[in-house]
Amino acid sequence: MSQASTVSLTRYLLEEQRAGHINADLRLLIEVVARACKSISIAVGKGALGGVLGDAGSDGEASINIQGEAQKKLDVLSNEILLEANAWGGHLAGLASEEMDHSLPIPDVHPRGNYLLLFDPLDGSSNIDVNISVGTIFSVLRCPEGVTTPGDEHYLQPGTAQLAAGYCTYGPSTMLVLTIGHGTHAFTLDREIGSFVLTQRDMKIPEETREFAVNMSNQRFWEPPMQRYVGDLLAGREGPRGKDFNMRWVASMVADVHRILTRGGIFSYPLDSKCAGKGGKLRLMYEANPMAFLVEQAGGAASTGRQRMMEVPPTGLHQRVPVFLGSKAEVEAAVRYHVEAD
Ligand code: P6P
Repeated sequence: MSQASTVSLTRYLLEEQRAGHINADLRLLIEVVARACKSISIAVGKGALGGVLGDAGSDGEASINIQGEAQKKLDVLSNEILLEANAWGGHLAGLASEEMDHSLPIPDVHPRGNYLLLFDPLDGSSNIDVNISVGTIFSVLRCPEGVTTPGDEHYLQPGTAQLAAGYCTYGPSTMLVLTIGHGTHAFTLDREIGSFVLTQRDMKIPEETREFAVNMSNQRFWEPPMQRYVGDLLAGREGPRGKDFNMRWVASMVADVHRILTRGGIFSYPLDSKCAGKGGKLRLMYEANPMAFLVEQAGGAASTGRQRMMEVPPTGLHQRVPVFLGSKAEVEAAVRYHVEAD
């Protein structure tokens, strides 16, 4: 790709600012997040050579986060990279992370901005030690007017309030996929010049699909409508759906969603009796909502199985929800199984 024809992330964001789609502060915030993702990509890419694989914690004691999950060293390192990059960035009023119990207002010794940044610093980290793609997921909200020291309650805004959302997938290549509400676009990290370069403008998810992504080992724990829905997928062309389906499950949401944004499909992490008491497995504020924004901007759909994901009224920073997202017609089909059963 010739240098002259390439559109860098910086150029794309400047063009969006000139089009009036974002202001300079939001543009610069996204640049800070992208730079942090480049640092994370370098750390992840070193693998065993970086001395950061394996579980965090010391003296044989695992470090457990608020999710009750063992933290990987790279979870902690990725979180620190994002905190450090944004602490002095000057565009945030506060930030919230999957790895931190509570949100963090930007200390008043640093310049502050009008935005709230939420992120899962390294999603899918259980895959790191087996060299499978992982990623960073982020979401940007506006800090409520007049709030200079935001608390957890100020982050509890529905997905429709997001100003920007994206993920960075650390796979064979490092890709940043971003929406600011004007389409979903993919940028590939050119390691030789250290810039993200636009490689897929205006991604579009095919409306129909023959591919589903779910952890089938949970089948016996699903609600009856989910059992029926997946049973009909597995029945193939002889069944009520009248076509055969393929299945993929990476167990890294970023990798599964990236495949769906690229070639279609439906991703689901439904309620199951193992986590029903918690509302689901995946987190609304920094997993489901940013992915829902990206997917909807690419012509897809995102639902809890009973409600549009981005209209779920948040009740907690680490709230969990059931997730169905991807090809619009297939998500609508899955929702029908649930709504008709209620
Ligand atoms: P399971 C990773 O831990 C994660 O949060 C998502 O990235 C992924 O889709 C899901 O959990 C995988 O869950 O139960 O299949 O390991």
